[in-house]
Amino acid sequence: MNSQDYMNRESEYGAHNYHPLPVVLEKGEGVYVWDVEGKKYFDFLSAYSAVNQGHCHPKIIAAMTEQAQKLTLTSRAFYNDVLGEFEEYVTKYFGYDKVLPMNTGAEADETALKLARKWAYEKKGVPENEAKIIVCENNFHGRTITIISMSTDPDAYKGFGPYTPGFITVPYNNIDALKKELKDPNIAAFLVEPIQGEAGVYVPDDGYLKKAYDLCKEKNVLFIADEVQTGIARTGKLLACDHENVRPDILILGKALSGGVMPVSAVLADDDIMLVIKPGEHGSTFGGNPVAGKVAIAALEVIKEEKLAENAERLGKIFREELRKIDSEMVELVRGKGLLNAMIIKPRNGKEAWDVCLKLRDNGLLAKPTHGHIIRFAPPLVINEDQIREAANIIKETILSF
Ligand code: IF1
Repeated sequence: MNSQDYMNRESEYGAHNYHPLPVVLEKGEGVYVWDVEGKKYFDFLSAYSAVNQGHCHPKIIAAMTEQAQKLTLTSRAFYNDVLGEFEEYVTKYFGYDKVLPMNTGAEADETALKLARKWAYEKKGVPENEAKIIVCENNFHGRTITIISMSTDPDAYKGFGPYTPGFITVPYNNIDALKKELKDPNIAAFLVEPIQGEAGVYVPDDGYLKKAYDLCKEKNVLFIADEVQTGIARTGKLLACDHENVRPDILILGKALSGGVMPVSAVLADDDIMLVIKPGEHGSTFGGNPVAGKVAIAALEVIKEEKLAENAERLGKIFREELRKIDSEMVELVRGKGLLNAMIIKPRNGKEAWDVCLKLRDNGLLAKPTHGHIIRFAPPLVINEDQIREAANIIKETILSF
């Protein structure tokens, strides 16, 4: 079978809920992936920042395979010897009292929404069923019906109504708009991505997160950071909130929490928030399973042992500097933080971001546009300086070839 055969088979038997770049991958190692024809590529998407530690990191794979031969799943009906170890490790790692383990980012976001609402009723005194949560325009927090009920992107919500009530949207990076909505006494929380990934790596002004956090504290409103994509060293700090020394009341993690080997997500908070959920009020079959626990511990150890946040900070600066040197009117803007970056493409002779990504693929680098004209560049954080310079050169040569 060749690549086309694989693509045809997926089209025949798989839902058409994606439009992937036409490349069929079969092997990943570190910053590289190989397609079924044996061609090698730089992976500059990292599965949307889930593979921060590099593809198939030996330490994470070893943790997974060792536990998988012992005990994979007990459900939470019983205790097991791994969950507590993971809970202690991850709460101390991020500095919170408690963790509620889930699987996907969306489940973690949903968990955070439930915690915020229940906390509002039990601790803030908001009347039952009156809690409201403020979110930002152009947010992305997942694909469930409640989460798309918060979305301002018709592609995410159209045709899936009726929608969950109780959400207010404000423009991102706009303190005045947030301040105005916070006057409402029934606001439970403000849910925000420290950098908006899907919106096109939209980095807010310095100080935005801190000002938003302070306003929330003034009004006894929970500040919830969705660090599913920006967390785990991606932006040059362990958490994107760390750039402003903001400690979210509720922290949402996913993706690279497992190094991309399996779905692991988590919600962290202190006791006064986390303990509003009582036994039997929330859960998940696979949430906190022993394999996930061992994988997450290994994935987080790698981040520290290999100094991946520092690496992302240093190489991100070099990467943006190199991309900004590209002398082409197709390059409208380069923006980002750490190794979460994006290039805004100005269409030229009918060629746009998608065409650039096809050419990048031919030249050995995989990336994908988001919202038509923005190309996100997010390599695994284990990339080294030679590789980042080689990749920047591939991008430069590709752009200049149009
Ligand atoms: C897709 C991008 C989209 C996320 C943030 C929660 C979740 C995500 C900040 C949900 C997931 C993924 C989903 C995937 C593509 C990718 C993505 F932003 F990363 F590019 F879609 F917007 N919070 N983002 O970014 O986590 O349930 O997926 O584990 O749906 O196409 P999940």
